[in-house]
Amino acid sequence: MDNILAKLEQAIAGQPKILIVMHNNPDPDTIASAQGLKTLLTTKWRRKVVIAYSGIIARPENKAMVRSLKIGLVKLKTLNPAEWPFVAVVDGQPGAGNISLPEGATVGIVIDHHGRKRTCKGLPFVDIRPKYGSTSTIITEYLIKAKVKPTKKLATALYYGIKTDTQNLGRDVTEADIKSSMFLYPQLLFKTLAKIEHPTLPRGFFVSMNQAITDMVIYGDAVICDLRDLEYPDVVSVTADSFLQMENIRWTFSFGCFEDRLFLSIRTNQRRTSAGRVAQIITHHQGSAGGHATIAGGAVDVKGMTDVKREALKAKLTERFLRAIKRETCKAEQLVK
Ligand SMILES: [Mn+2]
Repeated sequence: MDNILAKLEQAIAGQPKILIVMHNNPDPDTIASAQGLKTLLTTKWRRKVVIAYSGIIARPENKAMVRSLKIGLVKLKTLNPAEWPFVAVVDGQPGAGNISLPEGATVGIVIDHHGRKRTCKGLPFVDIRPKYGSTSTIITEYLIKAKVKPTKKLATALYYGIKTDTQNLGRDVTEADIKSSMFLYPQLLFKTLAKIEHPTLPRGFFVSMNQAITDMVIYGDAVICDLRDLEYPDVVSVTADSFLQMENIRWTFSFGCFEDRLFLSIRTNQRRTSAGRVAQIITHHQGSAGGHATIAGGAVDVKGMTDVKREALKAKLTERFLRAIKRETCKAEQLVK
């Protein structure tokens, strides 16, 4: 057996039950990775596996993915932590702002493609590949090595995980991502995939887009968009992606509040910079953030903050963002005048 699989087998020795924890507000890559790892652990090693998450799955694409690919998920808070002492984290790491763990849990497995955190030191099984475009790529490699053939539904999920994290294999991508995609391709449910990618959208989505376009401020080649109250957290990434398509724009920064957190998303098409680094600089000491060369996200706790304080925080983040990308002297301009 391949070395990495032997290590994984060793890490789960004596563990009949494994809880896979995804992001809070899970995205397609974490969902597909969890489902892929579950398939591996259940078919190859006969473990009992449950996939859990905190937050919500609200983006219509993600809801369609979970529904049509029949991915079984539970809310972390509905589980008794004592019954799930052994935890696997996919597409994130313990200590990251977007990972919530059950109380008292031992993290035994970490599989991720974000920059390595110190919290992973000494854990039984850690496979972190920051160069990879997605965690789904790593999980697909495991399935290939283990000779576990994914079902059509799982192949479609993993492919969609790779596709969304790499913007259709065009962003922060490596040879490995392309190889895994090609392996999955013959197995895809194309019609289902098309439905996932183009779901019906609630009217409110278009109202929010209209508001975002009206409110956005352009500083030279950077778009900053205060989305105020978010219908769901993913709206920040949807708008940051979308506005980066505007001509002559090189940076986008979207943020807004959902429940007690301010979510933020940063995108750039400048390859020699680091969106992840910018996100970390601007949330320094206040929240958590992370990402890759051209895509990043984060969150800041705003619990108990008055509206005045929230506005001050947004102004601070805007100022730090402009300074971090050296656009602080650019004149503010509305798109819609
Ligand atoms: Mn990912």
